Amino acid sequence: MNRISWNTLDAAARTQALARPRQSQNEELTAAVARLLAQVRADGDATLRALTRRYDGCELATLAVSDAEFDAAEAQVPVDLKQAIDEAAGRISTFHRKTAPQDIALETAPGVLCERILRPLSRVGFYVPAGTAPLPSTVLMLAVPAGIAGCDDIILCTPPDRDGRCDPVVLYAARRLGVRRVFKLGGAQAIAAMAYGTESVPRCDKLFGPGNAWVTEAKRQVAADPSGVPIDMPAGPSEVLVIADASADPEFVAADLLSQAEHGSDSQVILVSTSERLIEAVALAVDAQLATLPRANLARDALAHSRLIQVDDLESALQIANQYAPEHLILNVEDARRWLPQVRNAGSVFLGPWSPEAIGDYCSGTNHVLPTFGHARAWSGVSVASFVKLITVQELEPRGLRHVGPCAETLARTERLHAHERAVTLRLQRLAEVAP
Ligand code: HSO
Ligand code: ZN
Repeated sequence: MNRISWNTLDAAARTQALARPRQSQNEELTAAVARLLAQVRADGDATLRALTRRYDGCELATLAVSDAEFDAAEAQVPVDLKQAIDEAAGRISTFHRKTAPQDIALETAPGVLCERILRPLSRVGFYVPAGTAPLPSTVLMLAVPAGIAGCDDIILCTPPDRDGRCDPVVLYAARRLGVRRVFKLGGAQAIAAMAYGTESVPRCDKLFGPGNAWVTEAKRQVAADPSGVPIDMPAGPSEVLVIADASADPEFVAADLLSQAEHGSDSQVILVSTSERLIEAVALAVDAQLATLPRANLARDALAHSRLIQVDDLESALQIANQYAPEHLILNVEDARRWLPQVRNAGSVFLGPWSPEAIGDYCSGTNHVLPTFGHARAWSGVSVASFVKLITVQELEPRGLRHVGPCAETLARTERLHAHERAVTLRLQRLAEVAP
């Protein structure tokens, strides 16, 4: 890991120190994904089958997972894992219910009723990766808030293995949470299918979920296409920034850094600390723990571009965090809550020594689909709000129109929008005739 002493850097070097590795604007990938999207739009299922043959190495009779396959998956999942899924779903549900946006109605003037009503998205599409690390927890993080929002039409795509089977835990979690339409599709073709629709896969109104470079690029392209569909948020590699002081246990800090690093070789891992001794101890602990990880190679690649930054005080550490805008921010410092008011940009915050990111990833109740790549400056993680439209309503009584009409007339005259003015004036005149 690269050691940096913040004090010695000038402004340019500081910006450089917090720069994320450029997401290679790989023109080949962009073009290949564009071709693939066009192919799926033109030839639907036939293209999906051909691409699945090529990329997943299996021949599919039907793209949809059958009831018998759901049953077989369920039989394979051990009881303790089923219980853990239920337990996690329970807390995720509690938190997401409580934080869901609500219908609101209020009078802004006597006789002027304004409302906000919620309507669920009609059909949503989820992508759940498989490959080296299938993520059944992502099924929970998407299906629970969607269910609370009232989305009852959910499509889920997840890649099949060479035998044409999907990860059994992903299938179990999906059906447990009411997702019955699962398709054996991976990569950019899954995104194409859900964005444009094919004979088997229905077109969705919004797409959610993490994925590899192909999936991310496909989501970007369908979101940019006027006839495509919106997506949950722009994506980049997963990341954590840990702020730790001398009170932190280096073993804990190392484990937190590694739990992000093991996600993939492009993961971002940053430690900012006021204590040189802690930084040294963490570096040693990372090496020791790394040796025992099954995914050590991925983690080692991630650590190669990660940073250990020494600062003079915690104020500077928080400034760095706000500038970097991490997906996950861990404050492993004494009296961590004291620093929360200074947090401006972060996807999710973990306060104190007993709050590892891994708990938020699985089962504290918060969502783990969070803005990466600095998007935490303007975006938020997935929540019930991601699955609803907020529709506003207004209803005026005659006394309400009398009250607020003149305000609109004045503004309409200023904008020289005479039809606007007339729409109000006509009614005020009518009211004056009825009840002068
Ligand atoms: N840390 C990941 C989420 C995850 N971790 C899923 C384990 N499983 C991105 O926020
Ligand atoms: Zn994780």
